[in-house]
Amino acid sequence: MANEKVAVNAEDASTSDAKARSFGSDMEAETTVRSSRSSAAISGIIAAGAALAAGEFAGAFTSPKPGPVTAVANRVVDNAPSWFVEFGKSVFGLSDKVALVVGTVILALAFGAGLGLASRKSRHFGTAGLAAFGMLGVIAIGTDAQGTWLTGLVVCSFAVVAGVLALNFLLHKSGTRENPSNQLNSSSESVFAGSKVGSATAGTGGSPTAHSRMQGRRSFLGWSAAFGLVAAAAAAGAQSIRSRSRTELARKAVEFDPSADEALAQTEVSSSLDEVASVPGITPLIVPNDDFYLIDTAIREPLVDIDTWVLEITGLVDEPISFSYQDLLDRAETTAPVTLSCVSNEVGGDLVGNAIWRGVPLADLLNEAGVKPQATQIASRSVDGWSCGFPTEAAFDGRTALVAVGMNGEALPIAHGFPARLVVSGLYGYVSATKWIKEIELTTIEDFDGYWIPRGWSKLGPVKTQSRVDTPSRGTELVLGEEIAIGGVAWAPNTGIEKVEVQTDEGQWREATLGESLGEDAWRQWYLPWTPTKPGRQFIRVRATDSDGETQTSDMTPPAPNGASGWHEVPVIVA
Ligand SMILES: Nc1nc2c(c(=O)[nH]1)N[C@H]1C(S)=C(S)[C@@H](COP(=O)(O)O)O[C@H]1N2
Ligand SMILES: [Mo]
Repeated sequence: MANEKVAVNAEDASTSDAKARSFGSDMEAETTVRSSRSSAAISGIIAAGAALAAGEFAGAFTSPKPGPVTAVANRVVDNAPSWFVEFGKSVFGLSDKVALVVGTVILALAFGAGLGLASRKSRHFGTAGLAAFGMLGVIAIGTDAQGTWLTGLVVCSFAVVAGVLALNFLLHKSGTRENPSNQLNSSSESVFAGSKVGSATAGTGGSPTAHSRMQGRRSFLGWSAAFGLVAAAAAAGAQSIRSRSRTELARKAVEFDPSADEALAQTEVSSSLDEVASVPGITPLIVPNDDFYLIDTAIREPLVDIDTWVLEITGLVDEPISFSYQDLLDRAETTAPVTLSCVSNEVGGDLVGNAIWRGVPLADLLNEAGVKPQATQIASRSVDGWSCGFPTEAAFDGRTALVAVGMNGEALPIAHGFPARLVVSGLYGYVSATKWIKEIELTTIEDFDGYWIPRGWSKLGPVKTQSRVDTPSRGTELVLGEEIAIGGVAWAPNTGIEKVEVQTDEGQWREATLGESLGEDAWRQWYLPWTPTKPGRQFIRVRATDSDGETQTSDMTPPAPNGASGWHEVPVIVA
């Protein structure tokens, strides 16, 4: 087939450009054969790459079942003679698994090149070869300890279909198998090109047909690059889906001793008995993980590999020290309810939540490293390069300050900082609550500014006492003379809430009933019954007083630079 085409093209060349005839035709024939051979090989390599990528992509959705590449590599390890495995270890050391996977991929691509070349004889070679290639994958997945025959079949069918489509398309584009209309096209183009390029290029082998062939080749290379890129993107996508599920699996495998989570269990029982907690529309005392607010600069949540992750304590310490995830889990015996809030929270906003955190007291870990007296700031950094810092006292003044690994009875969700984060009562998140933490550095106040400080936020971030009306919500229509429950939450972490007052009808402030106290670090729910007696637009206002007797200021300030202040006010319509 390819040779036929060469003959036709050589004829085109001789008719359209007399000068090229004697010299060019032989050269042309050779060039075409060579380029179609390399094109066929490239087509085959890319088709094999497309098949691998499609297989890995489909396989990623069956995680933790292995994809075709991993499964084949696993079979190699299972069946290889021990000298081969030992050899791999001695040459590649800890990267021997990577080397095995890379080797498998290279072999597959080489096989693809062979299929591409064979396809010049008949397209059936390519299809049959890719199908055989797929069968190998099915067998590898089917016989894998973690795989099944069904997933193997489905995943590898995807791979084979993608490979066959890519191969045929690219072979078609490479011109090794042009249809008559294309030939017509290319010969008329030759005539046009011949008049333009003419004799100037003839002597260098750039005859008119060579020119059109160049165009064809360029478009073939363009398509090849496009297929290669898509395959690479699919493979990278597969990798990210897999590593997400690997991290998720590692996370799910963590179990905390439920008896130690008694505090949590007890609060659940008692708060459900609590009249305040049962006010419809009130925020739960403990916010479920899936509902807990999320704030961070990460475009994609960092996926941490707990096998290699460590938390380092560095800087102004007697001895730098590091802890593995297991080290932290082994010592994570402290559970504490702490209300975490964001400095960006507007008055009445929802960037605040209360959870039961489990972890290791920060002071314990710091004491192990030995904090030097000149260390006035505790800086921390995350795996994704975020940082913050707060005064060293906060770790030692008796408040709750944890390297947390658990949230509401389970391992920290990925979005909330798995494997570990800081939780410090009474400090806004932006100065204290590093998620995906990797380093705690003891330094001085002057020597380090966390991520948000040069961006205009205050160096110190103590949480301002706040209260919020959850129900009724803004603009609710209330019925004149009909009693409702006004309810919400109030927080003054590290100090505690002593009193919540509510104002209605522009009248006296009345004290609300407080819900159960989980301790000074946690918010309190509150409620107050109210029967509207005046029609029209009415305001409900709330203010809290902390355990030091300080009442929230009525001065309204925006969140920047150190947190919003003012009383939350909710307009309602009474009719
Ligand atoms: N790594 C990292 N940790 C971070 C942040 C961040 O951007 N990156 N944001 C902080 C801020 S501003 C807040 S308010 C809290 C929010 O924690 P949450 O998302 O678990 O509610 O995380 C803190 N920890
Ligand atoms: Mo924040």
